[in-house]
Amino acid sequence: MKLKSWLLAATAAIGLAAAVPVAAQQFESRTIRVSNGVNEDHPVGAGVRAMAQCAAQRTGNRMRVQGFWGGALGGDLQATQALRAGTQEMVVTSSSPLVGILPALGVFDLPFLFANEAEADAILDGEFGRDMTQRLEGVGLVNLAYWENGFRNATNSRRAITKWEDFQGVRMRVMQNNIFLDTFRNMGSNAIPMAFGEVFTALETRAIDGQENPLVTIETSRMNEVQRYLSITRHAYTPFLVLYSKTLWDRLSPAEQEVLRTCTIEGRDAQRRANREGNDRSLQTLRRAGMQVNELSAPEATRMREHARTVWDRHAEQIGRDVVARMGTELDRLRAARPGG
Ligand code: KDG
Repeated sequence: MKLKSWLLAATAAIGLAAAVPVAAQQFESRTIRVSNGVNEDHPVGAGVRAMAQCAAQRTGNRMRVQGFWGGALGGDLQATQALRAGTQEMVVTSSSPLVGILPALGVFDLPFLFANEAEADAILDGEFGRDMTQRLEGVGLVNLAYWENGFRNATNSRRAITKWEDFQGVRMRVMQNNIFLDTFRNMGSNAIPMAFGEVFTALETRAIDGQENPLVTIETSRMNEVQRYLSITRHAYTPFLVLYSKTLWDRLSPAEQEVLRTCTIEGRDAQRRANREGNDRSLQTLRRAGMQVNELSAPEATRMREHARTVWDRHAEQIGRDVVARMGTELDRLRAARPGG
């Protein structure tokens, strides 16, 4: 009788094991928390959903990626410090608030650095981006991919910005980053550093006059409710870093690490696509919502870019002159190969 029970139990166990793909059997059951400062309807949500679906499919639903939105786990810098402490797995964060951890990241904050998304993708996904990823590992952060925050534009409640002098006296919120502070002070603004999570209320209470962000962020953060003017300046391009805690990363199996690398790239492609389609849609939505939208004329955009050049000179030392020089060389090479941009 005992033998029969044993045979039945063994048969059942083999049957169960066969039900889970062999590949999935090598994965532990785990939940990976990833946080961000924007709302879930921002294109970062599309990236996280694509990454989560990819990870679930490749691990038989054993690896679950759970998103936390609106700064629920803290702002960009706070969440990044939690990764370095090993108390949180992932964050999708702008590079700008992290320059205190890695000054070289400041190169991405230089005003008018990239001319278009194609340049940004080529730099970030190429040798330059890989070098920055290696530098991040040295401060306890595994950068799995560059996603897109995007080209930044100015909103405010006082006036349309038609030339750099129009920033004179406008209390502009900027990210907690010296290069952004300098860029807006250099144009006469009263620049105020502030975490993203505080911006809407500060605009609503008129503690500040304006802020600057990509169109999808302006729209999904409902800034049209507290801002009158939207001026298309494209004065900077901010990448998102998709960071994993190195302390926690080193505890993952090679198979788990491979799934996350592959799925974060799938998420990148979905997020960039959604961001670029979303920017066009957001502009129309913001116009319909009543914002007064203006684009800088080409001559005034050139004047603003030339006026901002002094910021490059003041921050090259802090960023690393080798980093700034290398970026310049890479961009010159790209532009020579694609004269049309
Ligand atoms: O978590 C990312 C957001 O906080 C992002 O919107 C940061 O662009 C940003 C800003 O202006 O703080």
